[in-house]
Amino acid sequence: MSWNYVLKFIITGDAATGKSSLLIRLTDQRFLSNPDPTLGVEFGSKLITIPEEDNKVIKLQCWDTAGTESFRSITRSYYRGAAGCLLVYDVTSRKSFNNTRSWLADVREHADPHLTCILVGNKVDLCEDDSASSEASASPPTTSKLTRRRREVTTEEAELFAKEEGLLFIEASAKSGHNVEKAFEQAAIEILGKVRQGIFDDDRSPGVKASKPSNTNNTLQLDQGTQKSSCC
Ligand SMILES: Nc1nc2c(ncn2[C@@H]2O[C@H](COP(=O)(O)OP(=O)(O)OP(=O)(O)O)[C@@H](O)[C@H]2O)c(=O)[nH]1
Ligand SMILES: [Mg+2]
Repeated sequence: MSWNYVLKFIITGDAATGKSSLLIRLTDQRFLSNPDPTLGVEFGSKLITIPEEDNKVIKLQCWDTAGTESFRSITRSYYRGAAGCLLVYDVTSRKSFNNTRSWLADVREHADPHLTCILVGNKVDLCEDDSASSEASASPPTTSKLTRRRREVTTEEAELFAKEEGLLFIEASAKSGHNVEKAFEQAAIEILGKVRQGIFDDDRSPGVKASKPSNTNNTLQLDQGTQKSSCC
């Protein structure tokens, strides 16, 4: 299948917040209750179509990084050149939310200054009072009493933090699938806006690549346009 743009993403945040689970949900539509912790980095790729962008097909290339402190220097090296970042915390863990400041500082120090970052509050399925968690859910509508946990970070607080820091914001659940693709989609829409404004381009931004020749009308037109502008 052909694509219009390849966008490089990183997924970062504390250990056990569900970074790998979000990626597995995106790429395989699966959820593992006991995944192995990430050692260093893992990679996943997925094509998504964005209706708000004339149904452009985007190839998401995602580097899922380990949240464990001992891997931090290795994972930082993957930040460079990324166009997008999912900064993940667990809505039932205040500590993981507090630590997003430090992850964000790291991202800002090592990644492209124009990178689009979306703050993702994961595991909303664990909060029984969260109406969003039952929406579009592949899991049973009510969370069992054994697994239910208290929300430690309100939507309003996270929203405010995101606004202050210039981040996009969404709450999601890798378990139910709620808002997982939407998180990547929202970030991709903002990145495409930056491409239009000339903030990201093929030459300067390794995290954004326009399509090469392909067999669809859409991408052929785009390629012809690109060729024309480069030779005239
Ligand atoms: N209930 C619930 N559990 C989740 C969700 N996402 C992840 N988990 C669980 O949280 C635990 C940690 O998930 P991982 O995806 O391995 O977390 P991670 O952020 O990749 O962790 P590191 O690789 O160590 O940095 C696992 O037991 C998952 O099953 C979610 O949306 N809801
Ligand atoms: Mg992981």
